[in-house]
Amino acid sequence: MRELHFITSNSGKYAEVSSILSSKGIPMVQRDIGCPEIQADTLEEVVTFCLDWLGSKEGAYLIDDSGLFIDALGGFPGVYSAYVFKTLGLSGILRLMEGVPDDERTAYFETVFGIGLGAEKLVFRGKCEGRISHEVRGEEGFGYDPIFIPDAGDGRTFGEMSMAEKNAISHRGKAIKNMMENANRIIEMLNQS
Ligand code: ITT
Repeated sequence: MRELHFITSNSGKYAEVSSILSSKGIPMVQRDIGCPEIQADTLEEVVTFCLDWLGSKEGAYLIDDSGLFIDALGGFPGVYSAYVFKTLGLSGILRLMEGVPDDERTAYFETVFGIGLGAEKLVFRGKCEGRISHEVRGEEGFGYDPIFIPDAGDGRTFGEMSMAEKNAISHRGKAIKNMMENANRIIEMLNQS
């Protein structure tokens, strides 16, 4: 069976995904080759563009584009989450949210996974609703985890949860669940000669 090359520079993401896929017998390796950037309104557009670009290369690829969408900020940082994380950071987001009352701090994380082999593509989605905390809490996970309190949890941020606890309710966990419901299609793809 071919290996699935997970294109990501983010080791936290790789750890979350590979822990589940490898348990289903899907072999994975991390590759940090960076898709060309595009201006897009949705995560789907970014993923599809990247899969098209990878389609001309040898091998089977998995990509994940994720974002945090904060209602009080009109969906910001959304598709710009990676850039905003590196520039404003968690403290910058909390500053923008200063004075926003609890019931208006709603937000969601979304993940879109794409798997591609040549022109063949599979896309899976997952969403996790929650709210933005008033302070940075916890050292687990990565990215925006320490300021996101999932509705399906017990009041802790993702940054205060173990990887298994986060995976059980997270956007990426749900997208992986969708993907695993289609594991046979993926394995068929990877077995193609
Ligand atoms: P790659 O594109 O190389 O995979 P990235 O870290 O840039 O890595 P994304 O573009 O998908 O990943 O993520 C956009 C931003 O959202 C980035 O700053 C991530 O740290 C953050 N992010 C993604 N998934 C997250 C999660 O599950 N919990 C917290 N933050 C997350």
